[in-house]
Amino acid sequence: MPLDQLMEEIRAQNFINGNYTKGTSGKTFRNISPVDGSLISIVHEASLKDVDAAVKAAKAALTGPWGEMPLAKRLEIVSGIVEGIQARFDDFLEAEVADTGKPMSLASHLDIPRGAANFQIFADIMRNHHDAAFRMPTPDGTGALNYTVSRPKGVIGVISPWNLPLLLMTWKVGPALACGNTVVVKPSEETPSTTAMLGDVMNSVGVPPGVYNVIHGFGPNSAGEFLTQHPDVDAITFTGETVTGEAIMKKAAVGIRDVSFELGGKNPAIVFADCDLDKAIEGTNRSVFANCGQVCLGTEKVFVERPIFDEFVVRLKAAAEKQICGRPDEKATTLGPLISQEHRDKVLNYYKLAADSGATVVTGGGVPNLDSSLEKGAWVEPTIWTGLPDDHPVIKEEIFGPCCHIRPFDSEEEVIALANDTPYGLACSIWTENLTRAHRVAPQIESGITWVNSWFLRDLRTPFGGSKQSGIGREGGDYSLEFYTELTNICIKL
Ligand code: NAD
Ligand code: 6OD
Repeated sequence: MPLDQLMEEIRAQNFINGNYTKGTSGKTFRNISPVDGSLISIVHEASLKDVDAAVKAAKAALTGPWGEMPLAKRLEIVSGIVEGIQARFDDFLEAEVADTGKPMSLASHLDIPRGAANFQIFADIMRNHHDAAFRMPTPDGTGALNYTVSRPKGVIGVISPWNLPLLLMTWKVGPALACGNTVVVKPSEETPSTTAMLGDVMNSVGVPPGVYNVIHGFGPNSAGEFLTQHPDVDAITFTGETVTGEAIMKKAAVGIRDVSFELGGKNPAIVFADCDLDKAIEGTNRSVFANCGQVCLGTEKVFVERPIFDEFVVRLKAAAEKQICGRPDEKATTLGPLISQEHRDKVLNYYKLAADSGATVVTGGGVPNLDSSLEKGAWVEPTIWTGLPDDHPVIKEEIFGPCCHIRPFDSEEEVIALANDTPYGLACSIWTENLTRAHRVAPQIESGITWVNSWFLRDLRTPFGGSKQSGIGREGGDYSLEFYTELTNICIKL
């Protein structure tokens, strides 16, 4: 079979027990380009039987060569996955860009390098990991020694979203494999390709069959639900919408399976009058518009201290109007499309609601005027509003598009209350040159991550996750081990 055709098939097939397979459902779905509506691939949907085969393969692999493998060898293989991705960097880049429509400049600097780095960081973490020991006195004077032993948790069900497909999937598969687990991954139906392609890398670097499996399909009554309700899945890690997390948690409750959830957000940025305004504009321009606003950590509500409010609005407007919508491979492009027509409808509904409610549309608010070859794409304009009341749906609900509302504030107490007035608690950016203020305000924000004078600056050893309805648990560095390993304490009476 010609290499191109092979690569195309690999992207659209399930990967079970080390083999690509169309599966047994006989069902397929169309993977459509959000850039221009063209067909990227026809993907083979997994049946209940296929999901069962994937979970069985993952379970069997726990006790096969993978389970018996010395830690050093396992970590060598996990590190090898990094090189495997790097060796096919251009293929991964092309597939990720085709599925998402995001600019090549973004995917080549963020999605693919971080997708690979997620294996290295957790191989390093496990190389340096050590068990704990506790000596204790006993009444008879001989004492006792406790020590911990960590084991892999088992078969991990991984369910991932479409916004940073490879990056967010390997953020889970990296630690899962480094800790000795096996995985069954259900990528988003919108972005199946790079997850499927990774199977070939796994084979080429010596990951035994059954350790990494991929099943394609949707959520309810499809591969996602089949996976989460499978009794041999020992734990489920999920990134996606809060409402989907609720549905998955119900399935996980049967059998008391552990969950790790990275969910939605409605993230604030707080801009104090004592900030470096150039940096605040540059940072907010990124946090609002990067990846066309489809980053869970992205800013959707900006609070600006009143003395600099007008200037901030004018300058962010100017930055937004410099964003260039276009094809991913065009050098000038800074803004891609949304992921799908369905998501575009949702975002445009919020645009309409804001305008109908009397918001001041500072810029955007509609669909960009683009080349006719892009008219079937999921394009929207970068948009800024002011003037909406604090309880408006545009202020309260996650939109996940290239847009934000800007509101003035007058005091620290007021802005802390405004920032925390949300059921979500994922991320916040604070812009100030006053270090004392930064230390005073940052710990009062109810979020899993708060940046001061930056956004999306990531040290992968730090805890990552959301509070309130933005998630359960923390992943990153040693924190990932809490989910991906099971601890036993051994107590020896001396
Ligand atoms: P989504 O919840 O619609 O889908 C995510 C995945 O879940 C997909 O693979 C989907 O097929 C699957 N799924 C849907 N219903 C399911 C069900 N009932 N059972 C099992 N699987 C099911 O999310 P999305 O639209 O792909 O991603 C966007 C959302 O993800 C946004 O809300 C965003 O904030 C969130 N997100 C959060 C983080 C984070 O780190 N907190 C990161 C990225 C995205
Ligand atoms: O940087 C990460 O590890 C991470 N999980 C980012 C999430 C981005 C959400 O869209």
